[in-house]
Amino acid sequence: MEKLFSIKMRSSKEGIHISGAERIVPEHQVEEVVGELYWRAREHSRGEADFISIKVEKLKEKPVYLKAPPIYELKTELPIEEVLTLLFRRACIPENLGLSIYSLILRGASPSGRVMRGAMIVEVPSGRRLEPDRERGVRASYLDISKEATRKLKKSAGDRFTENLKEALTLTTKILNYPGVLGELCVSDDPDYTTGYFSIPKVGYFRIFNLKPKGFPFGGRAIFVKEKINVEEFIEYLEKKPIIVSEVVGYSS
Ligand code: PML
Ligand code: MG
Ligand code: MG
Ligand code: MG
Repeated sequence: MEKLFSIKMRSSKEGIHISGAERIVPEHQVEEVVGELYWRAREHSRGEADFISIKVEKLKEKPVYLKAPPIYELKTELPIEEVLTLLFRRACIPENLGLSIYSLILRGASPSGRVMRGAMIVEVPSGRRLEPDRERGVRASYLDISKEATRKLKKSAGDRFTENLKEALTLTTKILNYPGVLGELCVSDDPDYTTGYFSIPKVGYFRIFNLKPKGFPFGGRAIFVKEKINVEEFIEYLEKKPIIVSEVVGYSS
């Protein structure tokens, strides 16, 4: 089999993060994808980057191929807290804990009141925060979605497809696939991207429009886990284990 490479890009302007993306591709696509990520960094809507880092690295282990959860678009007149309450219950997360984490994300969850670059890890039911670095959080890495799965996702999501959806689905598929994870809540930190989600292993990715007000600069991710999860191993999995989403189930609206 052809060798696989991880390619990671991050860009910033005057020290402030603008964009980031990563891929896992066979050797013959490396050059092309490096170019794509370069242009993605250059043309980002948040502004022109003055720093772009692109890292190319041969994978040391074979990726795990995973199936994404089904996507359900939630259309409801209910207040957002009520929608979340129903989802938290489905995931066996006490609603008070879930809702307090949601409001923490909206306030800027790091100790200094900024957006965390990575996710917080929240133990259920204690609410204890397990991520070692509360300022940064934990970032899942070494992930991608296959061309075939992307094609299927685009086809089933139709005009509801966005690049953010694709990347979020890939990321949460990795997160949900670790034993002991109960769910993940994500509010975009992009001021104009108001769609977020709550995902539950073996149940689905519940896509929620207007999870925050338009123009709102805060956002973040919380991974809810069972007590007694081995945090070091979980973080090692999130940060290092390569995964590729090779199957998507579909999009229901
Ligand atoms: C979606 O379902 O449209 C993705 C929601 C999360 C986006 C997170 C981000 O890219 O900031
Ligand atoms: Mg998922
Ligand atoms: Mg972001
Ligand atoms: Mg984003």
